[in-house]
Amino acid sequence: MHRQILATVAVFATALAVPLTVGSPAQAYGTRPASCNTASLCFYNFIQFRESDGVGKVTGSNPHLGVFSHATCKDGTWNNCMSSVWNATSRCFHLHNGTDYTLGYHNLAPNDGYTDMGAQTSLNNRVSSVRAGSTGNCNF
Ligand SMILES: [Ca+2]
Repeated sequence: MHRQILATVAVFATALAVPLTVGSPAQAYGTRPASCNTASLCFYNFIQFRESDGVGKVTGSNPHLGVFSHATCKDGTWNNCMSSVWNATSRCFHLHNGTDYTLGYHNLAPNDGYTDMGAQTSLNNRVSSVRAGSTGNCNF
């Protein structure tokens, strides 16, 4: 009888552990690249924080990445061109498919990144706007 109670307690403890796992921080991809040494959201036109003709950087929200020219991107701007990204700020960013913070988005917490947006998100070469929260909390 005593053994049976212990077994029941063990199962209950395992069940409790599941929500804690779900609530833990998202897996971080990569580490801060040397090219992102300021408090910016840094984005790259290739995976693994590689770029041609420069790193894209913003420090806050931007409703249309198309305002930033980038010659080697498909349409000559950062619109729909991001393939990897690092967040060196203290605020969470929402990376949106649409301009003006529309359509779907992925969260990107402070000190985290996506090294390969095609493998890790649905937004490779699709991010058109970025919205910063007021803190590192991504619920906004
Ligand atoms: Ca887009």
